[in-house]
Amino acid sequence: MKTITGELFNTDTAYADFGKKADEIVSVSGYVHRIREMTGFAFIILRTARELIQCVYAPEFSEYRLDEKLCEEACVKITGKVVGSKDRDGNDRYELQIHDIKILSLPAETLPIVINKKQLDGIQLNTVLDLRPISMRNPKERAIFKLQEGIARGFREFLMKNGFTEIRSPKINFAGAEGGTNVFKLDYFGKTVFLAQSPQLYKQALVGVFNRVFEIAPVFRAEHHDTSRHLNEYISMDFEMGFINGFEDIMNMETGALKYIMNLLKTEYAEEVAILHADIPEITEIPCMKFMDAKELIMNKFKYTPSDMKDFDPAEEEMLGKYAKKELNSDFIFITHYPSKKRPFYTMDDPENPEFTLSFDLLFRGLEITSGGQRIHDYNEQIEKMKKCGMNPDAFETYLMFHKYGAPPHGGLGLGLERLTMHLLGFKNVREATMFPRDINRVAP
Ligand code: AMO
Repeated sequence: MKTITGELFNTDTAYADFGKKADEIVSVSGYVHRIREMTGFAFIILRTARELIQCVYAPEFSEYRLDEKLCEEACVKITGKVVGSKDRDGNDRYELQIHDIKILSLPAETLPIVINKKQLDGIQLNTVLDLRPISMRNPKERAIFKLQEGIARGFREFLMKNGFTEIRSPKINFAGAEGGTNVFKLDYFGKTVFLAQSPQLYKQALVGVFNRVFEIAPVFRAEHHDTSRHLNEYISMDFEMGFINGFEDIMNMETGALKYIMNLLKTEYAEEVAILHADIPEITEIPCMKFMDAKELIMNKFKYTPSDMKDFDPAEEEMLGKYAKKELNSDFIFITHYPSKKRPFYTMDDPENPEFTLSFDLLFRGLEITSGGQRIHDYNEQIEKMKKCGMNPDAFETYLMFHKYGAPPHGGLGLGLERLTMHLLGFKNVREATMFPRDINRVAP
């Protein structure tokens, strides 16, 4: 009887191992990224999962006969000899001297855009997004999302090293967690339910189980406006931790996570950092400023008249970003003690001045990437706050079980993965940092 062993799936030799395989015959599969025919020989650039490998074809050492059948985006397995040489800077580089090419599949049509240049030149963002499954094959486009993998991986690794448990909360919910009008309603067998705006209600409940939890998952916001920083579905990197001494513990944990992430990108994603010319910030410490002090700074230093004294508009965030960079030499700044009126029902008010809260946002190069803070843990206090916010506590009975049956002082945050990626890479539009964006005009691909 045939059995399945679950052993090694990939018999290809990784380019990283070419150094150890010089003069040996190896096989590598991938896409034909580019064919450059020269007199008497040709370069075939093979695109593997993360690399471009130069393969040299010459009839005298190949069983395969190069003809017009082999085209760009053909899937092939190339067998050949690893040949070492030096690049212009004297670094070792390797190429494959092609002995044979096995064509695994051929595209049905030629690509509608040129993807085998260093970057997608002169193609509008909308077209790039319309053609995402193939535009992402461009090395620069794909590097964005490999780097994004590194961000989420760094977040996960750091938190797991610090005693956090990974959770998966439901996305079909009985209530919106963040209030406001941007909640998607859904018909659920005749009942109205909501798509999760955040894992807030569940991550708090799970503090009562695991003390420290995190989640990296999609959340949904029915944003009615087409802006460069809002998506209708984005990846929220959340954590929540119990037994805190104050909301500064949350900011400390985030600072640690960001340091870890940036270091991981520099070390294990160096290729993508180079392809993207990513400006990875150095973080030693992150300055903090109270909300009202930030407002004063905006009015006095930048001579700007805010339209809303309870929140910042994008221009104000940019001013704070500039100030942080120029005067405090930091790409990041925490703004703390937001007005109570603008923060959700679960936020703890500052006992010293209940008009403000024990909460914060983190701005990165002038853009809000995180909201967080300390939560209310006392059952009666939470009920009162809900009533003050015009909510019916009865509708939140299951959420309130956590408070009712004992909750520690706790807090947490939500960090927008696409927004962090966007400003790390200096993009003007969050969609550039989103694999398959959902916005008011787009649900495909
Ligand atoms: P908040 O609603 O501020 O807080 O969201 C947290 C972070 O998520 C990102 N974000 C978005 N990214 C893209 N498109 C959007 N429409 C969008 N909306 C928000 C931002 C933002 O800083 N439960 C709280 C977090 C907490 O306190 O734990 C929450 O969701 O980067």
